This record gives sequence, C-alpha cells and structure tokens, in this order.
Amino acid sequence: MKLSLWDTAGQEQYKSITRSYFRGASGALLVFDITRRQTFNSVTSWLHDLRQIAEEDIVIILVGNKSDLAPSSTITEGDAKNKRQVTRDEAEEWCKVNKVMQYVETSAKSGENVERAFLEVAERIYQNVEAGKYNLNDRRSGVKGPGSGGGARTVTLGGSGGAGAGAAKKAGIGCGFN
Ligand SMILES: Nc1nc2c(ncn2[C@@H]2O[C@H](COP(=O)(O)OP(=O)(O)OP(=O)(O)O)[C@@H](O)[C@H]2O)c(=O)[nH]1
Ligand SMILES: [Mg+2]
Repeated sequence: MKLSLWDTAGQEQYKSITRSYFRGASGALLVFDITRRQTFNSVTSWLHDLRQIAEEDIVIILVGNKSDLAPSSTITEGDAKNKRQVTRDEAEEWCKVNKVMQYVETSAKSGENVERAFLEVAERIYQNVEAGKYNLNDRRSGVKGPGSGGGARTVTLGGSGGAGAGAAKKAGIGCGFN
C-alpha cells in the first residue's frame, strides 16, 4: 500500500492554502503539542475544516506530540521535568466527543510512537478499502486502485529500522505547534 503524505502548515496565515490539501484526503494525523495548551485548543477548528472538506470517510487520529517532555500523563505543577499542559484523559475525552477514532502520544525527538501513528491511519484506510467504502475509479478520490499513484520517495513502515525521529514528525494533515 502506497501512501502520499502532505505536511501542512499550522499557522493561521496559511490556512487557506492548507485547506486546499484537505480535498480528497482519506486520512489525517491531527497533531498538537502536549506542552502547549493553545495548540490543543486549535485542534477542534482544524477538525471542523477537515470534516467539511475532506472525504466523507476520512480516517482521523489525534496525535499529542513531544511526549519526551511529559513523562507523566497528568499535569504536575512544580515538577520542572514534566512540561505537560494537556492530560492524556482530556485528549482521549476530546476524541470521544468529536468521534475521532484514536489518540496517540508521540515524540518526534525520540521517535516514540511515530511509526505507530502512521500505521494506525494506514491500517484503518486499508480496512475501509476492504469494506468497499471508496470508489477506486473516481478521479477525485484520494484512494486509487492498484497500478496508479505517483513516484514519491518510499519509506517502509513496519520494519525494524522504522521511520525514525526526524523522518516523519507530521504528515497528512496536521495542526502546527504555533
Ligand atoms: N522536545 C521536542 N521538541 C520537538 C518535538 N517535535 C518538534 N519539536 C520542536 O518543536 C519546534 C516546532 O517544530 P516544527 O516541526 O517546526 O513544528 P510544525 O508543527 O511543523 O510547525 P509549522 O510547520 O509551522 O506548523 C521545533 O523547535 C522542534 O525542534 C518533540 O517531539 N519533542
Ligand atoms: Mg512544519
């Protein structure tokens, strides 16, 4: 299965350009920074845009990044090592309320869970293909049948090496840290 990934800008000034990438998207990793509450607050607005513009059955997962700066899953005031501003429970609750399938915490710095986040989305898109949810012959659809697709750089997921920390912090559709 070949994925085409777009890393979009999270800044407000690029929002109209960013939106143009949503059309035809079949999956999205909605990324916020767990050490900055403001980025979590923006996620709802990004989700709203996505649901308006992207494919109806778009697979969305919420990603809380910078887990390397947040050893505890709760907010611990006075503990300088734990910079967390959004609890895991809160993010999971947001997913429930907004019908987003899953929450994953990652660290682009250490690479923790980065590959898993991408695999979660890929696997769910695959399940949708199997269930016949996409029209593979529709030009406008982001999901194509065998033989089509561009010649982008190939990254193999699921191997022992993995995408690593730098390779894929964010792709599909993301909200920024700004
Ligand atoms: N400690 C830590 N720092 C991170 C992590 N991910 C990103 N950063 C840092 O956070 C800052 C912002 O990262 P960017 O990759 O520019 O964020 P972005 O969301 O792509 O920003 P836009 O493209 O402007 O939307 C940089 O200084 C990164 O080095 C992480 O997992 N852990
Ligand atoms: Mg960026």
